[in-house]
Amino acid sequence: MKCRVCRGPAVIDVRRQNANYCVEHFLRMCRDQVNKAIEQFAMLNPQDRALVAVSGGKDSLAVWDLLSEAGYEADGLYVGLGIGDYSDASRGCARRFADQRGLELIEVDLLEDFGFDLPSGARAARRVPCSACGLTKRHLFDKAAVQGGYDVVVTGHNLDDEAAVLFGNALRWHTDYLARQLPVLPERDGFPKKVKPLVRLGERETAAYCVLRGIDYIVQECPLAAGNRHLGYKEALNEIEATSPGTKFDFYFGFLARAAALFRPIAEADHQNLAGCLGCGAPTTAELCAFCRLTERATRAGRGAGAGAEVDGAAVLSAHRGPVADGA
Ligand code: Q46
Ligand code: ZN
Ligand code: ZN
Repeated sequence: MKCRVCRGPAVIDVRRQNANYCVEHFLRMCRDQVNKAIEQFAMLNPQDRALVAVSGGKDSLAVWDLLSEAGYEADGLYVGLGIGDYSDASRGCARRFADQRGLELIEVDLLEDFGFDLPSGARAARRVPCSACGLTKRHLFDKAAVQGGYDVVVTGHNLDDEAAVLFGNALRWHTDYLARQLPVLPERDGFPKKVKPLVRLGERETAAYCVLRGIDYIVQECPLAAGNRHLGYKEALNEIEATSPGTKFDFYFGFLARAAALFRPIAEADHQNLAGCLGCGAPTTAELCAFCRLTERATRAGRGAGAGAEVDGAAVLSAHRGPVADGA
């Protein structure tokens, strides 16, 4: 197996490109793909202050590394969800990464700062954990970005993630989600700009990037992910990709080029009914945003069960009043 660029010994094959790479040229390919995504979709300007949503996993640490190496001013934001050992280990990876490189890591802790952890909050709100988790992270990333004066929120979604989400949304024709499934969402109505610079890289490549760069990331899967539909969609696409390399790329980039614009009017209509959340000020279509409703239910349930008895739901809401944003 020879490197496509230098003909030296290759360490990895990238089947959708029909190419093999040595270490140096694989890392260069990853950087090139990220730069290409940034340019193609106007994700970042050189002077932008970026806030990277860091989970301690391969994708978020890879994108933080790639942006920092490319000279962008990029701070990290870690949200402690209180998912037992998994959260402890992922926080450790995020902290070590930041410490070793002298990067700024902002931390928010759901239990300490809002009075509940994700598993109990999801139970109390009768939500699937990943749904409560998604809305919580979106809310807290948006809020930190707006309050910290960042120009853009960066997430580590890769090609496999985006293709799987697109697959799931198309299977059920969730046109409202399809309208927002873009590699860049512009800043508007109190929401910060959001970008996904890894959309041109697959998750096997982001894992290899971390290994070759010596980045210690959390390999363990979140224990709440089991049974999550998203994983099933990924597996289904992996099977197709195995016999037809490049399918995921064509599916996702074909959607962006030929179909995404058709759903734009739906996203526009969603924005017309936004007003400030009565609890925290975040833009929302309801009186209370989804995160404030979750906090209210979770802390009410916690008080009833004796846990978190010192937390008052109303106090939590008013303590977090301010110009924040929620993706829900
Ligand atoms: S952390 Fe949260 Fe993931 Fe765990 S609960 Fe689901 S969404 S699986 S990226
Ligand atoms: Zn080479
Ligand atoms: Zn709110």
